[in-house]
Amino acid sequence: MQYAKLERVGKVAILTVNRPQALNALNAEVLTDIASTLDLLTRGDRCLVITGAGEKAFVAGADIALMRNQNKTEAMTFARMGSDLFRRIEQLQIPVIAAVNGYALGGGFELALACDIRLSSENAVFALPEVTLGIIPGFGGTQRICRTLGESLAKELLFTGRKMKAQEALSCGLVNRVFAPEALMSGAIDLATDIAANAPIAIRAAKAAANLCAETSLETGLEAALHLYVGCYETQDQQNAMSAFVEKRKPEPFEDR
Ligand code: DAK
Repeated sequence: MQYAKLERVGKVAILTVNRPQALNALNAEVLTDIASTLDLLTRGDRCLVITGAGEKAFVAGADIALMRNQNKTEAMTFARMGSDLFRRIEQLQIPVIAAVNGYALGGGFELALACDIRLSSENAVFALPEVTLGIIPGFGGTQRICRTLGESLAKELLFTGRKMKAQEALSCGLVNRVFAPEALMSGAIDLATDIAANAPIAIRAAKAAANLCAETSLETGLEAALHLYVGCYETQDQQNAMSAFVEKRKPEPFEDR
């Protein structure tokens, strides 16, 4: 795959968007390669980290040179392609951490918003500059940013296209932690490794339950969460871990059973 690569550190998979000469801008080939890379994930991959190649950018947006000449039909095809991919990332059964290593603009910000957790380097810059280009975010970012940041700040970013630096992103809860550039990937891998050590059935249920929070009514979410909770019972991992606690010993490693 030319535009995306997959590496593994233990049970952590790392997907790097790999078009550094264009600051990892997203065109159809890049989106296709990201999708094909997701196809390579296996049951042994317990957490995914997404980052961008090079030192300047996570993803500097959708490819403006490509979009410039699109008609409405082509714009719909491209927007659908990116939207479906980002929805797939959001709905992956394993947690996804965005390690934002520089510019996360337009479609790059939208990609980060489709991830479960965002970490960034000190040089990260977030913006949705689409309105300065005569369009709006096309990959679902208008919906996710309001859910992530609340309507008022989200609308300010959507309407102005202004750039938000890492410290502001930290203070408004867009990112969980900010690292020196050289420490970002090890920080992301450490967090992913901590997550990967937990019971996979419970992690899947926790992600599904947490995602319901943005997607359904409280009543429906509470009911669905009950079933996700019960689904963790009578599993080997639940029984082993609870027995280990009661018997004051370390649990066996979780086996996803
Ligand atoms: N698209 C295409 N090429 C890009 C790019 C982009 N978004 N961003 C950077 N590049 C390319 C540059 O053209 C340059 O290529 P060469 O000239 O070397 O061939 C190379 O990357 C390096 O960039 P710069 O030379 O500009 O580097 P600087 O350090 O000077 O500046 C920058 C970095 C990130 C500030 C600057 O490159 C920049 O402003 N880039 C554009 C950022 C941007 O506006 N991004 C948002 C794009 S809009 C939809 C689907 C999707 C979307 C909307 C609708 N539908 C189909 C409905 C999403 C829209 C967007 O993402």
